[in-house]
Amino acid sequence: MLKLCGFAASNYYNKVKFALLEKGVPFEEELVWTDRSPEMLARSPLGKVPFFETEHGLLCESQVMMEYLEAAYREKPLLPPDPFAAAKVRELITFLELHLELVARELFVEAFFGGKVSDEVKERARKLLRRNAKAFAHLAKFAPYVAGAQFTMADCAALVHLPLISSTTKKIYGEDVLADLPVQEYVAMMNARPAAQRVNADRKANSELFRQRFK
Ligand SMILES: N[C@@H](CCC(=O)N[C@@H](CS)C(=O)NCC(=O)O)C(=O)O
Repeated sequence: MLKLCGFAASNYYNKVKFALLEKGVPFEEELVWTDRSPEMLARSPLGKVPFFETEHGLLCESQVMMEYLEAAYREKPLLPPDPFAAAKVRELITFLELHLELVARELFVEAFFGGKVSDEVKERARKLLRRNAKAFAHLAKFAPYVAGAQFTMADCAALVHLPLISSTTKKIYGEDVLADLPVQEYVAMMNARPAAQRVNADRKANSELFRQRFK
């Protein structure tokens, strides 16, 4: 059976898990923490999660995993059939991850793990996040789903990344860079989905374990 490896406090892990649950694909989970041990690097080349263990072999990078799910399990598609509409969904995910999540990620060490980020990094990230949030607002629809009228894989990404970006920037700057977007209403709507409820419950339980590892 398809195995999702990683830990449920991870937003990228949860993006893939949300898609698996929404699509109704049978899967099991293996709790894997990130490290740079030879054993881990043999399974995930950068020691990152999530990754899949499939009957064909290992697969990492969450968006590649999402695309594999779409191609291998055609029931309940999370991309529209029209090629341009599907590309717009992918555009939103790339934009969100490359220009918002990855920039905010530089601040996680101070926002969540008791570390320190230099003022220079913070200022650079703030400028980028403000600019990129405006651009994301231009692309995102929230009508009611993030890419338009249909639930798509962009929602799997948005539900896990948007609240994290908001809480990170609130902690670091006292300012939510996504304040102009209807993130709260969107998250409330998404949280009515059974798949989102399972992802959230598992995330909360795993976050406690995660915190204990950092003590
Ligand atoms: N581009 C990767 C990002 C995955 C990622 O950053 N995962 C984090 C957990 S949320 C991780 O493994 N961090 C540990 C590390 O970077 O060493 C993906 O989409 O799968």
